[in-house]
Amino acid sequence: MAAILAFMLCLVSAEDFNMTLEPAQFFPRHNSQRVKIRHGPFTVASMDVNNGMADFQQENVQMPCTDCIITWMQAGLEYPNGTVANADTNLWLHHTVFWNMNRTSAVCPGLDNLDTFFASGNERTPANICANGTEQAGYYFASTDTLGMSVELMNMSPFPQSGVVTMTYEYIPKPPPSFSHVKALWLDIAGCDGNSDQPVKSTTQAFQYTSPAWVSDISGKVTFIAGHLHDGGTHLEVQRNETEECDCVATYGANSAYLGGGMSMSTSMAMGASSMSMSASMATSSSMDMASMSMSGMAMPTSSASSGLMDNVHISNISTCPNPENGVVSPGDVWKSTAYYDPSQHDLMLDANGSAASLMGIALVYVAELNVTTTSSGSGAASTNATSTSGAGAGVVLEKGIVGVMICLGWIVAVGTSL
Ligand SMILES: [Cu+2]
Repeated sequence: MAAILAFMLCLVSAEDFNMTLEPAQFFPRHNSQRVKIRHGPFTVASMDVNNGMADFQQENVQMPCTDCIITWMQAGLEYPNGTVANADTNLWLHHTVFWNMNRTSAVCPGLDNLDTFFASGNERTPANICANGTEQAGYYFASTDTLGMSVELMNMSPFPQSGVVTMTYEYIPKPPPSFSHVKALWLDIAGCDGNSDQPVKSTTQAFQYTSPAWVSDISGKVTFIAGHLHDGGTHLEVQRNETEECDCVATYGANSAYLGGGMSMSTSMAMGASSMSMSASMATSSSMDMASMSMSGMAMPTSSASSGLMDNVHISNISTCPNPENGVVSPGDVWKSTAYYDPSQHDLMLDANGSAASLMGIALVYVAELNVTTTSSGSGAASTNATSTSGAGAGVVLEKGIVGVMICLGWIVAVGTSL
């Protein structure tokens, strides 16, 4: 009896810890699957180290499947115990970016520019490529593709914190030819130089940045457009041939997870006090910065500075354009994006020394290529069935499962012999 119980417990523990199944939302007729993959944990030092920011990069990132088409995906941030991390818990998903190591960027061609097919800030906008199931389109993962990812986390706590980046993918295994592949167009105010951060132009007045124009060399249908801004941003406009294709509008503090976690008088005073109390001789420049920050806090001419709080209401949502009207891409089209910021309306994010942190403005435009349809990547494809256990990610599950069962069998033998 004990052995049976132990075996049942083992089956549970043998489940993959990094990937869980969730209910699929679109295309059930095509055996759609939804999985959530956990990356990390990534540990960030306390906020007085590098403004609480830490960057991580990984290659050969776990994939949900291969020979499959991703119709929808969304990033998130959790603690290792599975609870959500956000501004209200002082741990932000500043941003995460995923790229395909096997393809180059459509907008910034060149061997050094890999195909960044997904990015997310703390607003965690889903890439709704299939436009809620109205477009048979998605980003194709071939059996030969490998992924890389980078993540920047921000810890606004005086203590180190660890976060787990989650990626939820909905996909169609072995998609039928009716599904089109999408290209991801990355329209960045910073252009193609690889660093999206831009310096703040003003801490008091509205300003804007426009990306370099991209002249299309492809034909296709736009299925989805999303934008990314930092706090202080009001909207990001995507233009095709000087005509607005999508206006991605930022909403602030729509739920309590997006309140708090900014620089405040109390945070900075506490930080200064804690580093002072550790040791007088350890009063480093960071504790001095904290002290000066609390002073600058009093002097900041922002709307909330008078309350002693700065940037405590954050972007919680940026509107998107699924299946935009007139959404076509033709060779010769000129595309660009413009990011609008207004610090008089919304506080800018601050570095630990009280200065305004750098800004971003990125649009991701997913274009279903015309006359290009999904084909199976050959008999060598990893996917041999049409369930969630297809693909490379499932290989990991399977391996872990086998290891788990083997460990468990050993344990059962041990339990059995000791009884
Ligand atoms: Cu960003």
